[in-house]
Amino acid sequence: MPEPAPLKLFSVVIPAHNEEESLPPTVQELYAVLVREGVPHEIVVVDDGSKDGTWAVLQDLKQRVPTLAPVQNQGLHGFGRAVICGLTHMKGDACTIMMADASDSPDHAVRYWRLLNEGWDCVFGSRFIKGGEVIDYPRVKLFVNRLANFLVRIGFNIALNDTTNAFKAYRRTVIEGCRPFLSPHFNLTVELPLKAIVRGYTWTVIPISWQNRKYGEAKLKIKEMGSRYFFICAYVWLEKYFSRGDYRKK
Ligand SMILES: Nc1nc2c(ncn2[C@@H]2O[C@H](COP(=O)(O)OP(=O)(O)O)[C@@H](O)[C@H]2O)c(=O)[nH]1
Ligand SMILES: [Mg+2]
Repeated sequence: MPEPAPLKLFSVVIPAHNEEESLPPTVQELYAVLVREGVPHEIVVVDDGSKDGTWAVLQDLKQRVPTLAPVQNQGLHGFGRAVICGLTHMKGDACTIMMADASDSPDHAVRYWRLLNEGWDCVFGSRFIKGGEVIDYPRVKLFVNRLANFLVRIGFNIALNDTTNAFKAYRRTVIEGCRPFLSPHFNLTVELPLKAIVRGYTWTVIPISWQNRKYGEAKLKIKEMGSRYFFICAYVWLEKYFSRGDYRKK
């Protein structure tokens, strides 16, 4: 690859719905690691219609974390809409999407940043390759996860076995090139990487870890989401095989 121009700012986008307990440790640890590693960054936490003290907690955190840029999603709510709101507000030329419940590791975000700077358009993580791990992953969810990722891998003929995890990193050019986004809910987690791959952006994979939340409750409901995941996979699959490359990276 030719030597790429260095990136200027890494936007970490975090959707948050009723996360008053998890946000302070998540944001403070992330900030400490990014500062320690010299990563120029902003932390865009999107409060998506929280009913608890999430917004007040973010205002308070701003005093201690100067790179924190909280926004409120004033429009319709949902995980995907909140992430899209964050991606629209971000100032960076690259971004990563992380969870508010500290399930993703800040050290891996740093590795994403370094690899983007080597010239990759996207950097994906996998919890299911050598060096990756999941801690305290609910069993039924794990089974459904492995099955869904297997089907995606076969259907799209790609060497990625953790498409469904949101924690991935992209150059801004990829985000702009994948619009418009159609997923209002957790299905955005597959729309982003699948579209990026189908549209011809370059990508690489590193092993990552994931741990279950300490506070609050997990909100991904597999039954509700199944048909939405299917919808978005079918849509991107049709684009891959029938759009004659009309939406590919220019
Ligand atoms: N904006 C938004 N974010 C959500 C919603 N539900 C969950 N999240 C966020 O999505 C992330 C992952 O949610 P979580 O409940 O831990 O899901 P799970 O661990 O995958 O079951 C966290 O940052 C949550 O705050 C929602 O309805 N709207
Ligand atoms: Mg979680």
